[in-house]
Amino acid sequence: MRLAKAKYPDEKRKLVEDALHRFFPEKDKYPDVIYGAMNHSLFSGGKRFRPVLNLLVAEVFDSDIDKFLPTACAIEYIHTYSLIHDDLPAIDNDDLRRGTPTCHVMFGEDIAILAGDALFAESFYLVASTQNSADSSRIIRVVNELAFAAGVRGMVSGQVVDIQSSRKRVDSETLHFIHSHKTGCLITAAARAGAILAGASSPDLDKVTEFATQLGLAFQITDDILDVVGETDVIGKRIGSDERHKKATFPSIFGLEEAKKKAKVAVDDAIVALGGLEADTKSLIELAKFVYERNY
Ligand code: GRG
Repeated sequence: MRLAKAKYPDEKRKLVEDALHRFFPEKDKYPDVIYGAMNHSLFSGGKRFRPVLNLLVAEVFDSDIDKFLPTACAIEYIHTYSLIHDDLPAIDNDDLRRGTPTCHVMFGEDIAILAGDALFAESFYLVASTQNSADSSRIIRVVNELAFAAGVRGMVSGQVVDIQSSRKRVDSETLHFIHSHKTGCLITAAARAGAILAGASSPDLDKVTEFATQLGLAFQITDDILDVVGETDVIGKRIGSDERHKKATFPSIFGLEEAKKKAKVAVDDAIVALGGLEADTKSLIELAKFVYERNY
């Protein structure tokens, strides 16, 4: 008997999509070109995985999640900023993202750099100016989480080691550092921010952290796998980019089959971590299964 495929929470994705439009800076106040570049990268698709995760975690502790949308959208701003910079000629030099030409291809490198910078700053502006439905100590903790994950303590260092490891043989410890920092930190921050805003207890926050750490690892392993076996039309970016750049990835170090097994172990571990929560975690279990099964 074939088990049903995990369903992506499209209703949460729609909630995020609509809120991104609502919170986006007003068109007439800024130079057309920067508005156009930010708009292009933010609204050309994307699963909205990190804000969806943020909302699903928040919902475990507080059913009224609309009030957390500014933070969810801020996380998507940070993610989109990292994609714009990751695609730049100086980094991965990719020309296709989310099924459309990358920001620098459309608007030039100078404007793409600035669009990334603008989205990054805008993310903190959005939290500080609009996330006013939670108590201020929780909001400061959220700012701490996001800044930690996006900067040198997280994503930036992961990207640095990723660049340095290109064309080199790396051990699994280094590969783990790259994945957990480049991708894992923001995914973990998204989950933790949801739990913090919704008032989770400290022991529950620890369980959410373990869940998200394993989920983030699985997410990057499946990203590596899709770069080998995915379809450009479906994933919206060119496959084979890691091979072209001789990147250290799970398939390049362990082979495709072993990489798939490692993704499954990480997803199973993520689900086990949820077992300690005395709440309904079905939606998070479904999301974890989606991460393993995804083809986009
Ligand atoms: C920009 C903070 C910052 C630092 C510069 C460029 C960079 C350092 C870091 C890049 C981090 C990065 C792009 C990691 C890859 C993460 C990843 C798996 C991206 C794909 O995410 P999906 O599948 O994409 O969620 P969509 O398009 O669905 O949003």
